[in-house]
Amino acid sequence: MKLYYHPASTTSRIIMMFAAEEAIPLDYQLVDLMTGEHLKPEFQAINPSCLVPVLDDDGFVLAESGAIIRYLAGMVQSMAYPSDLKKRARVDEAMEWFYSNYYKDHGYGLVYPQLFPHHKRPTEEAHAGTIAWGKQRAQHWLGILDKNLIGPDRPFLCGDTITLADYVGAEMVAVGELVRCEYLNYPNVRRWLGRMKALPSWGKVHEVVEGFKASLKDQPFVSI
Ligand SMILES: N[C@@H](CCC(=O)N[C@@H](CS)C(=O)NCC(=O)O)C(=O)O
Repeated sequence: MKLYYHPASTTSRIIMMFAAEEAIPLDYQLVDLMTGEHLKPEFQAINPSCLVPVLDDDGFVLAESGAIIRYLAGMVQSMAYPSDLKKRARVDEAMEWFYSNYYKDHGYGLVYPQLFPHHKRPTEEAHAGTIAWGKQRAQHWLGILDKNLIGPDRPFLCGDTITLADYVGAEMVAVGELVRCEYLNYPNVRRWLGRMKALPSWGKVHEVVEGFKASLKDQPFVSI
């Protein structure tokens, strides 16, 4: 199975972490987002949306990290995606919460506009307004994540054991560290993220993005 990916891509790292922790062998095929390789016709033929990750399982081509992680989990019958209908629905609920609510405001509102030129808004005022809005909305979601989705006692999002929702959520929260988010007002989020960072594969999967973070250390950022 081939995975088209980039190590600095949040959604690619969701799959990289899950595959590493579950020992799922993948043939990693780098798509260089930095040089625009994903915009070339060759990759557009693989994913018309020109986004990574994409899985190719012997000609079965699947985009969208949420679909890919569920497909891989099904393949290995992972405990991280329980077969019990209600338990699985809880995992899906948390995953959808991250994809539909959290990521659009935190990732696309606060983090990416501060990092990537193609996320820059057409005027300074519109740009600053986007980031201020993203920050405010992300704080709203972080409050819910801290108090309701995790809370003071729960080790993982859906209870005592890791699920697909933790892999998805941890990357979406950790990407804020690129703009120096520390989440000091969200102790349960910090504890949970610390637990995810302690997974054996975290260091290796995050090597490249840690280098990117180090290169940004002197830039001023709006953070949480
Ligand atoms: N909904 C997609 C989003 C994928 C996505 O946003 N990928 C980013 C990297 S994290 C990308 O390929 N960006 C290329 C670009 O912005 O031009 C998923 O979950 O897989």
